[in-house]
Amino acid sequence: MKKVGIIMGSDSDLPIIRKATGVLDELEIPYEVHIYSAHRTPVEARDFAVNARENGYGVLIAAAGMAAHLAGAIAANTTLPVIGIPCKSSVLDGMDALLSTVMMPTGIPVATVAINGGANAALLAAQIIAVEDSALAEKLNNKRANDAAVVLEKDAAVMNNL
Ligand code: RP5
Repeated sequence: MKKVGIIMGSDSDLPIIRKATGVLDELEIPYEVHIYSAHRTPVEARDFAVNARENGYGVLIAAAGMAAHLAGAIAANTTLPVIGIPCKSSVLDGMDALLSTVMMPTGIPVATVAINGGANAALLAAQIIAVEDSALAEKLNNKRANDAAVVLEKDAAVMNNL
């Protein structure tokens, strides 16, 4: 199975990354995590993206806050699918990172999830890998069924708590 590459702009983004790695662990998808910044370590970020395909990655997740150019900078240097996570890490509550991540120019797409959306980034990465992996697709189906069962249990209980 192809690996998921997770890149974050700073170790201060780790709580959001943990949401992604939790989902990947649950689905038994291999991944690697790195700290590369579009601004502070641009050479390393570029090199990672340029070599990602030959290094066994199938999809990349890039998380950054503030003027969040990381996902776009990674996407500029690979044709692997790139999922951007805008992180809430400033006085602008993540709106700065959301717009910086989502408003990509034509030709260099980034699939942007919600602000701090680490779990959905991992699920989308899993769905991309599952296009060619029926066993993983089955795990994703089972996860959705389990998640739905949890909601239905809450539905059954809600009137008793009011
Ligand atoms: C971004 O700036 C990082 O992704 C982080 O979300 C934000 C703040 O970084 P630190 O100053 O906490 O290292 O590049």
